[in-house]
Amino acid sequence: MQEKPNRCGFVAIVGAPNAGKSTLLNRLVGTKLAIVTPKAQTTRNRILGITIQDSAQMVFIDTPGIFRAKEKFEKAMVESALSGARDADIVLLMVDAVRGITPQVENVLERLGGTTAPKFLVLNKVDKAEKAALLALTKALCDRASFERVFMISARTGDGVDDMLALLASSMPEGPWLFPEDQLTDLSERFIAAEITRERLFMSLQQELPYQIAVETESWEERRDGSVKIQQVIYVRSEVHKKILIGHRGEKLKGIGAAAREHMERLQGRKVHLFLFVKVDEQWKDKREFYQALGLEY
Ligand SMILES: Nc1nc2c(ncn2[C@@H]2O[C@H](COP(=O)(O)OP(=O)(O)OP(=O)(O)O)[C@@H](O)[C@H]2O)c(=O)[nH]1
Ligand SMILES: [Mg+2]
Repeated sequence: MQEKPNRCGFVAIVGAPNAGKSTLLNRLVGTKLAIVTPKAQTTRNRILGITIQDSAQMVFIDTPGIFRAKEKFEKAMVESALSGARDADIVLLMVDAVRGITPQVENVLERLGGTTAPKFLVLNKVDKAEKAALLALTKALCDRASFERVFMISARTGDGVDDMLALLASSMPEGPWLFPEDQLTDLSERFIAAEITRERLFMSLQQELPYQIAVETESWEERRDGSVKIQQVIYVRSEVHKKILIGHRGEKLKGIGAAAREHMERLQGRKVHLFLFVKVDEQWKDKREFYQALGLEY
């Protein structure tokens, strides 16, 4: 007879922007749920990824980076990360070991001060970090906050991730599994498709522009030949931004659309017809519906 599954818990992945949180989530789940870019503040909401190890079901919550936000929308992003940490059974605090203790990391430690869940320190990017500096970094961080465990990993190469996962599994509270065995996330296909387009936009646009853009999947039509027709709206905040995004003779947007479509086809294993529309909405960052779509507090 099969042993009864008996552990289940929530693990929040928090840290400064760009620490590698989403890269880790994708590796833990074994598929790409969260978008990843070299730019800070890529993730805007909580991304749930579920994985099973031995008798434990672990529900990982990838969160937006914690930083000193000024605008309402960015503040809501940071708040969703902090509340993710508050709701978790274990908090993984991820630090980019190449950058070390930056003012942003200091800020993260300060903001997480009131968290009651046990904290595990995760030094990431050890593939690029100076090995000799890791111990000193660990010590400096442990002087500033109390951590039950320290892991040194590379979310990119997977180095150290299995050991961490095994330990997390044995640290989960006892209890029944909360999700069906084959469920990987609670995200909708529509949302994931919108994020794929946003990832392309983040990669293709410079400076402030990626932060002024939102993507919404407007329609999703399954076709009889097995393909799918997806229409998305890209919201920008000014006509100037719209012009930059569309590019000379529409070339820029066309390139973005082609890359996003290919990515969706790989993910879904079928033909995708992707149609992108650009709308100017100066105020989208102040509109309730954009917060609701991301589960952010308005
Ligand atoms: N060398 C190296 N790069 C990594 C590693 N993990 C992540 N990165 C890179 O770091 C950058 C940021 O990764 P993300 O996973 O988007 O970081 P994040 O913490 O989710 O960032 P935000 O969502 O903006 O808060 C990307 O360019 C990743 O490829 C790692 O282990 N080693
Ligand atoms: Mg992220």
